[in-house]
Amino acid sequence: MSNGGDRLRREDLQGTWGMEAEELLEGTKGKERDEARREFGIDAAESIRDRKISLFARGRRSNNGTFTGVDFLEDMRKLSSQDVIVMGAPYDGGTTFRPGTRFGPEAMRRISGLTGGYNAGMGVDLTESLDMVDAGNINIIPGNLEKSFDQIAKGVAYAAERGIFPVVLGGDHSIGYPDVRGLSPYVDGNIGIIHFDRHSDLSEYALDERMHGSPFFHATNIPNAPPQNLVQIGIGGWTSSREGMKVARERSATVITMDDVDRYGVDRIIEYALDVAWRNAKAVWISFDVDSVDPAFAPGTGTPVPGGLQPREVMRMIRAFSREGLAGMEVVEVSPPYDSSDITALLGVHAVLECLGTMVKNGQLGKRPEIKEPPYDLAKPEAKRDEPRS
Ligand SMILES: [Mn+2]
Repeated sequence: MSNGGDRLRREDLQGTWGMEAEELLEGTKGKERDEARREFGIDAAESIRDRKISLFARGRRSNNGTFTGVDFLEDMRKLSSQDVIVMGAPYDGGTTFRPGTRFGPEAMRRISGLTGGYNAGMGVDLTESLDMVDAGNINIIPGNLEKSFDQIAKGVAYAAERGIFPVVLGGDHSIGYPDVRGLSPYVDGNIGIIHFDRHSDLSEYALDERMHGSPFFHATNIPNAPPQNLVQIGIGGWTSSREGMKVARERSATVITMDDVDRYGVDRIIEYALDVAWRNAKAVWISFDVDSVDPAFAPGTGTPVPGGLQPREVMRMIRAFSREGLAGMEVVEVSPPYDSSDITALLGVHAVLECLGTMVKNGQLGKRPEIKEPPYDLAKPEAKRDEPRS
């Protein structure tokens, strides 16, 4: 545990631990991938000294179009032993006002080329630790919510049935319902839902249909996804739904407003949310609506609300929730037409990577070498209450 008050020592730094951890990470898979890409991309021009560079760009940063440049799973029948499957659900027919989230998966995949699999602070290399594939997009049916829901639910079920961690890139928040529906038959017990949002999304209908303000009304009608295990973080502001608050009250859901986060602090909120989501539950699903984050950081979304979470707060919460293990995750409401410099799409990508990296780090997913404990871990709620180092 790092020393909160006294003079810092080099060994108190996460950076020092990260340097040591890096040496223990494997490099085999990354090398294999580089070699395959060099082979397919053929030899570079003679003047190029680094012979690892191929002539034609392959893989990451080459516009191969997949999430972080992982392999595209051409044949879906070959989904069997992978750790993670990324799938797009480009549906925005559930949007009641400003659309555009149908381009969310594409935008997140494109900007994900900026990122690598390695995180210095986390001491994780996803390239080495995770067998992750990108399934491309689920075919949604424009103009038909219910058929699109059936497609999305079947896609998530296909992954869950095989025990593969699904990451669903939305799409508007209406997909939250079919995502949980697809997962539910494969969880032997109750599912808790941790829902980041400025909006409560608990109305039965909006404009007579199950739109993007309705997913958790319907999800919590699923027998093993009870509303008592639904915890909503970031609710409030001037697009609030009276209907949603009424449903939350009637069903005993948990509503954590932005002011609650301000008042009680991220660490206590983490502890409380975990307690609610996991109470008599066997699995937890994270639904990350990018509009939970302040529009200063996440402008690319249909229904922004000033005064939201900061990215660092969200990342710390996602890490803390992922430490305990998750059944899957969705990122919704990234609307590229309203985005600026791809920052909202990039935030969505990072939310996924924080989740996957933490699960790897804590042995919930994939494989990683044994590495000594870091000097502190902010994903542990107690981390900020530092005891002097012994
Ligand atoms: Mn929202």
